[in-house]
Amino acid sequence: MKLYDYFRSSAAYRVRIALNLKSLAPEHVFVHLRRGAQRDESYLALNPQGLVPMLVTDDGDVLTQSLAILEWLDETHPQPLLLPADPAERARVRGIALAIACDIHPLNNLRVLNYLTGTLGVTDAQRDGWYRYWVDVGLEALETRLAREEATGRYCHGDAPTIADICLVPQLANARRFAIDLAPYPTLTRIEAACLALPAFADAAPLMQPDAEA
Ligand SMILES: N[C@@H](CCC(=O)N[C@@H](CS)C(=O)NCC(=O)O)C(=O)O
Repeated sequence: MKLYDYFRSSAAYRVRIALNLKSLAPEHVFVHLRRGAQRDESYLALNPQGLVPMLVTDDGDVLTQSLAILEWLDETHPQPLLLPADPAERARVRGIALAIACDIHPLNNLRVLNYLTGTLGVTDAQRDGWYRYWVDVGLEALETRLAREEATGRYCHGDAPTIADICLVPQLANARRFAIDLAPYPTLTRIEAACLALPAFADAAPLMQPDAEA
């Protein structure tokens, strides 16, 4: 397997965590997003979206979209499972993961932030305000539901990590990088700490990657 990866990509970070949890060690191909390598013709030929992560399987299938990759990994390498068996529980876990992956993350993606400053001409301070506003809107709602729902355990759902935690931890790492105050989110940071105590999460962190830069 080959994972097209970039240390700072929170979507790629999700896949790195899942691979570690499943004790899989693919070859890594680093796509330097800051230098625009995701828009090289050779990369676009494989993934016209020009985004990481991308996973090329041993059969040569080209998989894109981190959540699709996570579910493929769960179906092909079920130990340990990252989604519960019960349909209602699966829906809860997917609901938390999608609240992050669909409703928070896209608004703070590199290309969106670059469009704000490069095309719309907003200042860096306005761009950071945009980032903080949308991240806070998303995290507030997650904190509320995770704090009050009985299904929340050591992790987002019960006492084993799921795709919900796999989406949460990279999003909080990203928030820290933008100096978001996480004090209002004690349940989220408690779950983050529990996850980061696991080597699979800690080893997938951006600064632990071979392509990490200051
Ligand atoms: N929904 C996609 C998001 C992928 C994504 O946005 N990747 C970012 C890095 S986190 C990227 O490649 N950005 C390149 C760019 O903005 O030009 C997924 O979950 O895989």
